[in-house]
Amino acid sequence: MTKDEMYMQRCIQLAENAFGQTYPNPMVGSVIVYDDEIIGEGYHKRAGGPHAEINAINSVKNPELLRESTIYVSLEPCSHYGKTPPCAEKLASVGFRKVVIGTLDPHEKVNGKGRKIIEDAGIEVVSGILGKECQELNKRFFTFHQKERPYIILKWAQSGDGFLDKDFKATQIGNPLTKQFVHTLRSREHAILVGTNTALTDNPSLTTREIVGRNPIRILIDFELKVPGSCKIFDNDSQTIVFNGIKDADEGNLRFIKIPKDEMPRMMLEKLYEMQIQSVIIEGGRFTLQQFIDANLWDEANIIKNENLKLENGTKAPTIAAEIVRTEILDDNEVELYKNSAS
Ligand code: AOF
Ligand code: ZN
Repeated sequence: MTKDEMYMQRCIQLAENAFGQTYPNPMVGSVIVYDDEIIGEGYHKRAGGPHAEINAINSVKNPELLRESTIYVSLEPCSHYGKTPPCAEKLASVGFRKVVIGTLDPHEKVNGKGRKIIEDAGIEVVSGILGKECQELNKRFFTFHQKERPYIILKWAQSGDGFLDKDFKATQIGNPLTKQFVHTLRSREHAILVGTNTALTDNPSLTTREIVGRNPIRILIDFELKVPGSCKIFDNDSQTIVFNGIKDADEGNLRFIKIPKDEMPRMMLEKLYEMQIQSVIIEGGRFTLQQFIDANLWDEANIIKNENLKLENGTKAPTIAAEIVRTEILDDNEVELYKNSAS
């Protein structure tokens, strides 16, 4: 690892302190280095609050050193007036010796303009240091702005012989480690989605009750409005959106949005984009998961497998064409993580 990469790694680590707190903004971290020593650090804590670079600048005890320092920031300094003034102008006026950027900001108002402001002020700018890692840090924010849809995560559990079914869920997700894992996955995403059959047969509450964490917005696809109001998904504990073929209605925590069935899933994703939903985890069932796989509209898949469990019949689990990037062992279950580089 080079020194630049090492300081950028620290920026990423700082940024992650605010996981889940910055929406709709990205997580950003910044460090200021003078003579090979970190003299200031900061990160973006919440939308509306100061950006990472400003917090880093304000943390420096001796501001006279700034002109001779290098500032590292995991995302390109902004060039626009949002809730706060542009960081790129601030960096230019301080007059750093050098600015090191992790990755450009995909936000249409920034995207290279921040870097240009700093370069035009005669300051050396280096960008793309740990660029991939900096994008991964904000994968939801990047996908949302670049693809104009939420980041899509698929999740399902399957037996050793490749079946998905109700019995399997009852036996498998019963493993406490897997249950916690699933709730952690849910708490990290903005929304969670299931189809009609899953809502009817499993009656899930789709909350994160096993861990301390935020409940995602619940999304149900139910074209004929078959799922009764007595189901847990309608318990009013968190917000629920029902995509359906019958009505548009706004009932406080419950919203119905009518879309044509043959426009799925594309039009639903357009609506989620309009609603500024940056990520969604899709938890089944087979038909719903397959719809997103067939349309190549997914970014990662978490597949929980139990090799010892054989079901011999039931619903065949979906298959995806992608490489495993990570395997995690959770007692008798294995979680395989896949990433879709071709979406
Ligand atoms: C930075 N540093 O720490 C962050 C940035 O409404 P505002 O003023 O907070 O601006 C939000 C936008 O600024 C956000 O969409 C993203 O493009 C950028 N976020 N930029 O220079 C930061 N959080
Ligand atoms: Zn900024």
